[in-house]
Amino acid sequence: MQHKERVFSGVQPTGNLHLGNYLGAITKFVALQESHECLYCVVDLHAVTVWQDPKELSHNIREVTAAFIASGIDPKAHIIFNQSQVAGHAELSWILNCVARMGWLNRMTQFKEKAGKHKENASVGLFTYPVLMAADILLYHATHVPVGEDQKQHLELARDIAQKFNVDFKEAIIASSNKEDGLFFPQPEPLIQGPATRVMSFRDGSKKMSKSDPSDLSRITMTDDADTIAKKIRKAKTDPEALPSEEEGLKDRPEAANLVGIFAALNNQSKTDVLKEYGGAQFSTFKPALAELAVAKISPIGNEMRRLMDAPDELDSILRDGANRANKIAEPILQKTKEIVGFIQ
Ligand code: AQP
Repeated sequence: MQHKERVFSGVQPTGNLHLGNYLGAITKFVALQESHECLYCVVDLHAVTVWQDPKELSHNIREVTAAFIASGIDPKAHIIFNQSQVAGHAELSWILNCVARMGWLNRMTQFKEKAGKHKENASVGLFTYPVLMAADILLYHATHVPVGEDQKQHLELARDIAQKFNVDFKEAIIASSNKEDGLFFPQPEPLIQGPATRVMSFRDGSKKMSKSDPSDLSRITMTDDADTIAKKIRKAKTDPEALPSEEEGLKDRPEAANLVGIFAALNNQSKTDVLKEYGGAQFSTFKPALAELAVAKISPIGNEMRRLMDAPDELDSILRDGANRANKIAEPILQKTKEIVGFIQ
């Protein structure tokens, strides 16, 4: 089947794959398979921008691969692969490093958060992380990128980089491709939709749920068993009020808004619909209902991930096959990019 529009997105193999990754990204990946040609990447080159234990990294690459498949991504109809097996990501990233401006990268909030007070000690890779992300997307001329809210700024940067390349090399683009509009790289559209684009920590409603939070109670991981999922929801921080009947009432109640958003996303509903049913209910009623729903949706995926992880050779062969197919799409685009820049091949 030929799809006109191409989707690219990635997940870092940095361990503790969590409900935020699932609701903000992976569920969208699954849905887009119906309408688009999809490439889903385990972005291991991004992962090593902060130190990764080599043994754990291999395990985590397979775990994200297993999560993709267990969640319903079809590796035959679409492409699942890991970034380091397609050399074009690193090659295009270098060219785009020479297009992106220091001033643009200096404004990236994720770098500021991750580097914290020790900016001088952060890796150079962490600083240029968003350029590699732009290369990931542009290498395939992807048109749509499903991501969580936290990646919005990086997507805007990818659009700026694409535009600057098109402007800087306009004449060469027209000369090499007869494209009168001079547009070589398309402007990728972020897809950030639904009630759970920013899932928050269960310990602190002002912080996003994250892999690196030292508290395991802050997140539900995809491999948590049913009892652990239920326990984490039971212990999630909330306020003493009952749930409001309308979404407006969730303003200034970040923990309540978070749990309602999670319920809505897991049940394919809007927050308004959830509040129609649970408005006026106490958390002592709502939390068990959410726990039951979360266990029903997440546990089967965790079980399937464990089953897939028992056959690492099969996962590795899926990744190799995906990388071969991804490379077939990437190679002509990379060659054309080099020609436009003026490299001799
Ligand atoms: N809390 C979240 N809510 C909704 N979406 C989220 N995403 C991440 N956290 C949330 C989305 O998941 C996809 C993969 O992101 P990533 O691999 O960069 O994961 P991360 O959890 O942000 O991982 P880090 O950076 O290794 O860890 P932390 O957060 O601990 O610093 C993306 O589409 C992302 O938007």
